[in-house]
Amino acid sequence: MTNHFGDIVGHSKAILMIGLNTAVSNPIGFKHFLQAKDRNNAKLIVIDPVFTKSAAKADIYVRIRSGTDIAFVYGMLHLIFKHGWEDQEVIKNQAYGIDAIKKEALKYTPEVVEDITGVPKDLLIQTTRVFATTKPATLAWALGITQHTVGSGNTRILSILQLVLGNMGKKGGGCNIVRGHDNVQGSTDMCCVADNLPGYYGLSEASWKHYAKCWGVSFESLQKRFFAPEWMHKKGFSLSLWYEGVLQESKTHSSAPIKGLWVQGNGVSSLAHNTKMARAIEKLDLMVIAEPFLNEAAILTDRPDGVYVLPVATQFECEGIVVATNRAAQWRSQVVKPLYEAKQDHELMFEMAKKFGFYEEYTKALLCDFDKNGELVQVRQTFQWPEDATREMARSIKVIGLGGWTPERLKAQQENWHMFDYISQEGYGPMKGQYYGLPWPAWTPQHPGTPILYDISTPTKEGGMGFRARFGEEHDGQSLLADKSVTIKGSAIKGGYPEITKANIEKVLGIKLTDHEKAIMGDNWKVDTSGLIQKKCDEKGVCVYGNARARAIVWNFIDQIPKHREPLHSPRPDLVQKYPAIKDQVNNFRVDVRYASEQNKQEWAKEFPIVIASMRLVNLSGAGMLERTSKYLSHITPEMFCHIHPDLALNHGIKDGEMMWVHSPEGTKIKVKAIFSHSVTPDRICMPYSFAGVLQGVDLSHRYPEGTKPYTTGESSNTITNYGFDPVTQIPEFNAGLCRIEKA
Ligand SMILES: Nc1nc2c(c(=O)[nH]1)N[C@H]1C(S)=C(S)[C@@H](COP(=O)(O)OP(=O)(O)OC[C@H]3O[C@@H](n4cnc5c(=O)[nH]c(N)nc54)[C@H](O)[C@@H]3O)O[C@H]1N2
Ligand SMILES: Nc1nc2c(c(=O)[nH]1)N[C@H]1C(S)=C(S)[C@@H](COP(=O)(O)OP(=O)(O)OC[C@H]3O[C@@H](n4cnc5c(=O)[nH]c(N)nc54)[C@H](O)[C@@H]3O)O[C@H]1N2
Ligand SMILES: [Mo]
Repeated sequence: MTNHFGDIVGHSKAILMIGLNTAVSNPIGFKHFLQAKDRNNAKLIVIDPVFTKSAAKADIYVRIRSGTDIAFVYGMLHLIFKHGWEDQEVIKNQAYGIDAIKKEALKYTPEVVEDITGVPKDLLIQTTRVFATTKPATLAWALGITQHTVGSGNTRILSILQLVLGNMGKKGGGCNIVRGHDNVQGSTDMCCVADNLPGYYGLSEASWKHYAKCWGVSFESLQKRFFAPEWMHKKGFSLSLWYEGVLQESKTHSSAPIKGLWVQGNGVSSLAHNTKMARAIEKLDLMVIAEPFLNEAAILTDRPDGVYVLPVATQFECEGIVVATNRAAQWRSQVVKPLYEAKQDHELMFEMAKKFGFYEEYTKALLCDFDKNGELVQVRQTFQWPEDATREMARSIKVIGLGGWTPERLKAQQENWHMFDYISQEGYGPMKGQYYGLPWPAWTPQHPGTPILYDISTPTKEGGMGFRARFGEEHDGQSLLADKSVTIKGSAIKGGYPEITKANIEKVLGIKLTDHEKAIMGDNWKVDTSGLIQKKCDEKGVCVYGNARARAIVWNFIDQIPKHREPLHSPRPDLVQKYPAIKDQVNNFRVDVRYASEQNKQEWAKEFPIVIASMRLVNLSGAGMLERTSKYLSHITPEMFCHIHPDLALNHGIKDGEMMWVHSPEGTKIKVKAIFSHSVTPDRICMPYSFAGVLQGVDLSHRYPEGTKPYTTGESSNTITNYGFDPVTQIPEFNAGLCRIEKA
């Protein structure tokens, strides 16, 4: 989130929800949207292929065809440029490449958009008028946007929409991506992914060297852990296609088949293609599941050996920080000591490190701190968990500015929860000068945190900043820095400037460094463990990451500007010709991934005419194992089901409450209960994915070890998720794809 829930309550006059159902997935968050309606008379617009509980509260509901959001937003931009509703100052002074967007938008007339998206043109016009002429307006999205083969394009076009309307960096505006489960923002920030080091450091040599320094180990020792040096700079297998590393049914680009799988905190049936995973699990030498519950990955196989389940403590038995959807940290205390033989997640990792003989290196930084020259030195004999881990993160992670997240400050905030303003998040009394949760960037232990990103009307030391200068100073002969008229409040530098490096600091800040300062300073602000760059910038009111233009053109992506492309399995073959998928990708996270060839393999819609959408249930979360072990939560949805329109059901002779088969183009199928619902139209069905324990009609109850079977089991909708992955993130296409149904 660029802004936060309190800000929406306080300031938003229009809220556009696209591809999320916060009423169910984040009811407390949704309460803030409803409060904005009450307090500010905010208009709530919901764009969703399904009439959701959020849609039921909307002033305007737009029923869109799945996977066509880019076309819809270009349609909005078409009208915005036509009527002059854009913010010309922002486009001229703080953006790069909007001309290319304008050109593309010209193609998306209301008629064209109606044909692609199924949204009547008058509704597009009404929606655009309300959203573009009401200021400030906020934009919220989640998985209906990201879970597509065009997921990253979707997120880009939405950010561009807010940029063009001048809603970025403003109270009540911004792009508010409502994050998922508990601490998902924290795990994102720690980059539990295959293509980044913690804190969004890439896989370059400079990043690895930074961490070698932060961890007090040599770069060479890290390099030696890889099969060959070059592998440390390559993306790993992604979570979505890990099984290809085992099965190698698609061409893979790795040194060997994967032999072991360590599952710690992922439900597995929450991933697409359960039957492939089941086959991969059979082939592994070893699978370890480290979990408070029995993870249903264990049920996907009946192999008698090579599967270990280790008991892990729940969050109530742990202590440390978690990060909320608005980048805010919260300290959490242990409620009870771990029960029985359960270990906390980190204890398990420590035990692993001991067995593999690198415990000393693994925990070394917990005993250390940077001295005043930025060198790592040992400062204590034993470490304290989790405080010293928090300190390690705070001093290492500069990219998102975690320098202010000291355990002392976060614990003091925990004790003073009542001393923060609900709307502005500002602290009172002992908390004065801090925002609640010190939302990142909180550059230093004195910094208050940043409640709203990219706000140039606030001094940097109070949480202000421009756009990041991440992509050089110019491209195609045009400056990528903000115009000279764009000065961050209180900055000694007028207009835009690049990110601060050792090479440019004297020139940009107009200062002279001493020889000693030059000797200890890191190459740039991201790796400067001496903290000098930060200090010098603070003295001048300058933001270390520069003051740049937001770029609408990403020259290193396949689609330099977002492009509408039909889902791989599209119900509109006629549109596939005009808006085809990208070329097949070679070595995308180590796997060859199909796009155009899958789309063109056959006219999928002939055999599979019905679109699939995913939904969440308020009583179950993720793969659902955790809640299905609760009798009371299970009782609310005692079995897996599918929402289906009565007309569609009638065509297939299916009655309300009867069982039906859903078949996928992958050749897989699930047997689920039909529940008549008017939330869907006859061309689409909607299903939750939080069940497991039944696979393609076969009950796997006998596979649960005694006493571990949850109160409810059922088919996972991910058994029939269609093939398809976003080329940048490799998120599966959970929210498009086709199926065929029949009476069971
Ligand atoms: N079809 C479809 N599939 C989807 C989605 C969709 O919309 N549609 N959404 C996707 C999204 S966004 C997500 S985030 C995933 C979520 O899916 P998962 O990542 O599978 O999330 P959960 O099922 O909530 O949690 C996984 C496991 O973690 C265990 N666990 C809980 N606390 C702890 C702990 O402290 N330590 C350890 N080690 N384990 C713990 C739980 O018991 C649970 O079994 O699903 C994805 N899959
Ligand atoms: N109770 C409960 N709460 C949860 C979770 C849970 O499992 N249970 N999961 C948590 C997690 S991990 C996450 S990531 C969040 C997810 O939060 P949300 O994204 O709000 O959850 P979903 O229900 O998946 O909502 C996605 C919506 O997008 C719509 N949609 C599908 N395709 C398209 C499309 O092409 N375009 C548009 N515009 N919309 C589309 C779907 O119909 C659906 O209503 O929820 C979190 N909160
Ligand atoms: Mo999620």
